[in-house]
Formats: sequence, structure tokens, C-alpha cells
Amino acid sequence: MGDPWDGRGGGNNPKLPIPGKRNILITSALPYVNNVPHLGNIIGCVLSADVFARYCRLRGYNVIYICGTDEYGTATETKAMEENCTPQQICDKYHAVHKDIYNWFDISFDIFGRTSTPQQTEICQSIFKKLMENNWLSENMMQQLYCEICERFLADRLVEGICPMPDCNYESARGDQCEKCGRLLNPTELKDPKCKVCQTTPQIRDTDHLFLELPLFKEKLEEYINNTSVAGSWSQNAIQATHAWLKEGLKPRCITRDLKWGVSVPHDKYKDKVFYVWYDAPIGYVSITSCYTTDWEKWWKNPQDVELYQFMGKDNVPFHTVMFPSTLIGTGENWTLMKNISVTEYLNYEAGKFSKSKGVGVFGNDAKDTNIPTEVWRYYLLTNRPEVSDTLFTWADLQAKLNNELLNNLGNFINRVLSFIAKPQGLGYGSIIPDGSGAESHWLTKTLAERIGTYVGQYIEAMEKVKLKQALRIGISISSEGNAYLQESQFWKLYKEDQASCSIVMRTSVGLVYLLACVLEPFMPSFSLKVLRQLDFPIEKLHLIGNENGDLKSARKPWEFIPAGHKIGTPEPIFKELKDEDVELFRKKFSGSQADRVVKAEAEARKVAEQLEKTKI
Ligand code: B3M
Ligand code: ZN
Repeated sequence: MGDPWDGRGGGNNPKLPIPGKRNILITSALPYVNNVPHLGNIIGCVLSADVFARYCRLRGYNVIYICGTDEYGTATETKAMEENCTPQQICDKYHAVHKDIYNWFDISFDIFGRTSTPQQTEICQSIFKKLMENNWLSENMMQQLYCEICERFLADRLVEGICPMPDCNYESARGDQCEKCGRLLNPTELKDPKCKVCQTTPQIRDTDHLFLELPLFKEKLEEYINNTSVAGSWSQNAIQATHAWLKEGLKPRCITRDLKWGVSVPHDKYKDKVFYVWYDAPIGYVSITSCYTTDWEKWWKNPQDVELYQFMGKDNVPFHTVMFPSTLIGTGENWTLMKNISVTEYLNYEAGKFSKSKGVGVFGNDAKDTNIPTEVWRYYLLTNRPEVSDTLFTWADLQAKLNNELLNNLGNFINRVLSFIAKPQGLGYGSIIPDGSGAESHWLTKTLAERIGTYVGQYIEAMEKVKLKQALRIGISISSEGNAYLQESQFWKLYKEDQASCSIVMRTSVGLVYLLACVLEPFMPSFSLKVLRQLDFPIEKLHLIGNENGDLKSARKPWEFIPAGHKIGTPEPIFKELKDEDVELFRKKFSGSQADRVVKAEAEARKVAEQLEKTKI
């Protein structure tokens, strides 16, 4: 049985908006191609967006989920220098690494594309020409840092120095943004700047550039932000980051760079320059969609019929709430602007930060090597999703959540129900779902059904507002209810003393097992597949939790989910205990004492890229 809700439909059969339906366009921030994502990156963007996309598919909404690697700019050029190859080679190699990792995490993209495509060039340039025509761009001489040793203008990220903000003074602020206070910077503002490659102090040189005149957008932007942040119930951190930007005053933003690896600027005077990566990156959402379907404008220029949901980490917010909307508004065309933005803070690792170079923390490719299954990783990351403040990854916490919540609560409930049904006649039901009629008048069952109905209502409400952590908690509560119900019913006694009631309890419980597979599918699709296989029952649209409009009155009751007489598959425990000694081992392995893991990961990455190369026709 394959993953029934995996993103599909591209190629010859792409999904397009259907008038009168809820059409949902989902994006997650395009990860920089030049590195291997860590767990914090994964929960912040692709995993969160995936949960929402899967939920939308379960509800029968018409949804596409778009993502891909962000490939242009300095970061790639630098990495290419380090690895002694071309930027294109870096992109090919790491694009494959990203793809592989997200695949392992069961991320159901409708397309996972990339920004270094002809489509990207075409759309970036055509948007640029419209901005030009509409007079939203200005020219200005800029002072930029030039490194005489490296013989080039230093891209913003290639300069490091002290943050100029008096209330911050962070000593390793990057030229484009201070990671500590989050403010956007110009590299020349840094105190004591240094070239990141050779550590010399760069000189200031003049160079002409093009600027997007953000101040001219003030009114239009404020109107958009004020309306949408309410209508789309933006998270508090998104509103805050946006207002902080507006409060500092909108300044013209430079959209060109003195680099080679990027989309070239279609303008005689600037033809040797490329677009700034933050100008072109969000356009990547559009160009990747255009690789998915030539009818991409039906998604992107259709604000009446399409709702755009975007997922990202907090440092990306102003680019999505200020820069990108301004770029689109400036074309004078009718673009689909973002309605809902879902922002995460940072996930930290044990006592500090993830660090690739120091080998600290679990990176996407490491997760697989732990032999802890995908559903457990997804569950743990999602229960720990940094929604309002930073959260911490710890092995002890992962162990506790796996052993207590997944194994003892969820897994135990499912296994108790299914293995009892699977017992031979005389001890159980010989794998056949019993009749269970009369459930509506069985007091314990009726009360349970009412409570479950309430939970399902709350689950939908939370999901609609993208409160993923809350929805997950509600899902798990359904399993706790199931356990309590089994316990109170004393089904093992009923089996001998009151067969009819025992049948009601078992038929209802197996319904709950099915309900759990459904409501938890967005969070743990591989778990749901296992359950469905054991039930030998297919997943269907969630009309069991109300119709497409969320009308719960039409919802079926738990005992109605699986028909009497249905024969289940073979029950098997779904979760495995994580032992103390394993935890100790992992803690050591990922503490930074084994930096050779990084080398190994990169060798693996090369292998993947080579294989991919071979399979290309
Ligand atoms: N690549 C930053 C990041 O990976 C940037 C996001 C682009 S979203 C259009 O965090
Ligand atoms: Zn700062």
C-alpha cells in the first residue's frame, strides 16, 4: 500500500484551481542549497507545511504544496570555492541531498524544484521589467566592500563584523542581517568588518545598483498587511517582525549584486550584475510552480480563488510580508498574495545550537541512521514545534515522548484492540469485526462518542488555524480516551459475561483506531499506513469527521467507521521502546565529538548525486 496522500498530479496531470472549491497553495521557505538541513530547518519549514498540506488533502481541499532549493547567490559561490567545483555542480549535488532527506521524512511536495532554471530567469526578468516600467526602481551609487586579496566585491554574507545597533553589538553579525537582533543590515554598517574567506579588512568601493523603492509602497503595503494579518490570523511573531520592519521606516532595498551566479539583470548598464538572492528567491515559488504546470498563472494570479499559505522560520518574515508583496504589487498585476503565514522560532540542540562544522546536532541524513523510524522523528519534532518561543531538542525528551506517549499510550491502545479482535473465536473474534448493534444506547459508549465528537471539532479548529501542535495533542487525547474506555468497559470480563456489550466495545474501539489513523495521518503518515495495513482498510476522505464544510452533524459515530464482518490484517506492535543505553550512545555520537560524521555525510551526498546523474536519460 503506497502513501495515498503523497503529493502527485504533476507532469501530465497537474492540479489547477477549481472555482467554488477551497484552492490552497502552500509553500515552505526554499532551503539554501549549499548545506545539509538540520532538524531545526526541517521542523521550521518543510515538515510544518507538509502537515498542513496533508490535512488539507484529507479534508478534500484542492491543494498544491510547492518547495525547492534556493540555489543562487553568494552562499553557493562560496561553497563552490571551498569544494573546488562550479556553482552548478554544488547545486546538483546538494539538491539531491535535500530531496533525499525530505523524501525520508515523508514530505509530500507536489513538486520539489529548484531556482536555477530558465523558468526562474524568465519570470524574474519579466517582473523586473514591469517594476521598471512602473517606475518603482531607482538607481544609486552604493558603497560596497571589496576584498583585495580575494579580488572581488564581497557579498553581504561574506562579511562579518560587529552589529552596529547600540542595543545589540553582537560580534559576529553577517553583512545582510544580524542573527542576534534580527535586523537587516548593510555590510558597510558593520563595525570592524572582515572578509569571511580570508579574514582581511575589506575596502569600501563605489558601484552602481538598482533599488526597489519601498517607501513608495508604504500605503499599499500597510493596507495589505493590516487587512491580511487579521483575515489570515497571522501568528504573533509574524506580525511583530513585520511591524518592527515598518517601524524602522521603509528604505529602498538594493535588488542587484556584483556576482556571477544568479539571474542576470536585463538592462544594458547592469547586464554584468545579477539579482540579489532575496529578490529572486521568493519568485522561486512562482517559477517552480511554472515547472509543475504551464498554467501556473491560474494559481499565482488568481487571488479570488486561491488562498496562499506560507511556512518559514522567523528570520525570513520581512522578506515575505514586505519585500515579496511589494515586488508583486509593483507589477500592477493581480497576484495571489500571501494570506496566512506560519512562522517558527528556533529549535536548539541539547545545550546549544546545531552546528554542521562542529558536528553538533542531528542533521537530516543522520535521522535515518539512528534506526528510529520516520513517524517517531516527525512526532517528536512536531510536539516540540517552536511556535511561540525557541524550543529544545533533547534525547531524554525524545525518549520520554516515544516511550510514554507513542508506545504506552497510542501503540498500546491500538495493539490491545487489534490483538484481542485477532484472537481465535472463543478467546476473541477470529479477526472479524463484531456486530456491535445497540451502541447508541450503551451508556459508556455513547458518552465516549460525545467526547470524541468534541475532540474532533477542536482538532479541525486547530488545524484550520495552523495550530499544529495543539491539533496533535488533541489527536493523542483521542487515544487516551480510548485507553480509558477499554479499561472502564472491562471488555475481558464482558467477553464471558455480556457478549453483546463486548461486541459494542470492540467495534467502537476499532473505529477509534481508524479515527486515530486518520487524524494523525498529517503528522505521522507512515504510522497511519501501518495501522491501515493492520486494519486492512483503506483511508478515505475524512467525511468521518464531518463533511467538506466541517459540518460535524453529518459525521459518523466511531462504531460506524468499520463495517461488521470486515476481516482485519495481522496486528503487530507499531512502536519500539528506546532504551537508556541507546540514548546515551546517540547523545555521544551527536555531541560534536565525531566531526567525521560530516565528512561521511558529504561522501554519501556525492554518491547520491552520482547515482542520480547515471539515472538521467
Ligand atoms: N533560502 C533562507 C533560508 O533558507 C532562504 C529562504 C528563501 S524563501 C524564498 O533560511
Ligand atoms: Zn544586531
